Amino acid sequence: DSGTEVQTDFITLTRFLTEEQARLHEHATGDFTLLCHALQLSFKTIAYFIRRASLRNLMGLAGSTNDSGDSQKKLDVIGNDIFINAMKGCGKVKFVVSEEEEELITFPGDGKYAVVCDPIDGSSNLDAGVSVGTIFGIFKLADGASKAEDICLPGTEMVASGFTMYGASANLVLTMKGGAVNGFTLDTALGEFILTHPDMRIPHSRSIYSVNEGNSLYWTEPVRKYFDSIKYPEGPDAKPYSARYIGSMVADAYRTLCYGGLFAYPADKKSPKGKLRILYECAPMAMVMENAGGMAITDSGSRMLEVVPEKIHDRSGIYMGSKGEIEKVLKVFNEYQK
Ligand code: P6P
Repeated sequence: DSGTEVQTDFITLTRFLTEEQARLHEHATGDFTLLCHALQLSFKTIAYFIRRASLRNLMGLAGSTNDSGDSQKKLDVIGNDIFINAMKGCGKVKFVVSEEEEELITFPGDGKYAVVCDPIDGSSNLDAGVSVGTIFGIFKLADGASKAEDICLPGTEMVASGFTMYGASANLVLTMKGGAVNGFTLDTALGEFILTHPDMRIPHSRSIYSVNEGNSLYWTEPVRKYFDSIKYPEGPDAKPYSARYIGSMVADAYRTLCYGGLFAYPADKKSPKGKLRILYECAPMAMVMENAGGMAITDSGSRMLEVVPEKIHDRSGIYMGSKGEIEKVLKVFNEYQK
């Protein structure tokens, strides 16, 4: 077009990984980069199926049930198969933990990485057209790692984590250990994820809270006290927070990352260990929030990334988002710790 600037030098995920590889010497072998290309392929394929799902009537139930016992949507099964096959195909992965698989998946060969994932998180919302996503974390294996216990590691051990939200477009949020949070948008014409949100930073504070109020009957005293303090604030010109809850973790997390605020899934009397899984929901999201300048803690106020699961599907309560908002949660929780 005459006069308008034509973008001819965009950064694709492929190029970004090549440049990161040069920076992250420890992965200079290219294995990590090849693993991430396989991840990218699985996101593109899942995005393709989700787009077609409404046309191909894939929204119906597949009939089988997953580890949590909830009935699996066809897309759950497809997303899980796509992800596992992509990880197997790259030859760099030894173990996969998936929400859809009760047991640890082990591949032959000498892969140096373990990948934890929830292939289609939020799938119960699929029929309503709500954004769902893939949440993932990548661990570099210690020599001799051979069983599920070897994958029960704290999130601080992850070399990378992130999620892909399948909404109006497919948005990938990716962060490396100690690195920035970068957002990529899938250009379906090119079939490439393009760097559209470099170095995402979560606002320090924002009066938005995101929690399922339907569980408030089961909340413990500190949790109730905290939420009352932001819903019925004291002081002459104190204003209540806004409530935003989509019920799909990747969608609530993406909004929290972009706008700020607090997302919480508290442990409560109904779910004493919380609902969300440590390895492939809480820890990957916690690393994204921390690397974007935010925080993520558990019901005891400890750092989410330092929690070590005993079993691969263990759950935890989680509070994550803006640093200023998490500090308010800690202030209330600490009053009960004395
Ligand atoms: P509730 C979806 O089923 C999910 O695993 C997360 O994506 C979401 O944050 C949470 O559960 C919603 O749970 O109990 O509020 O419906």
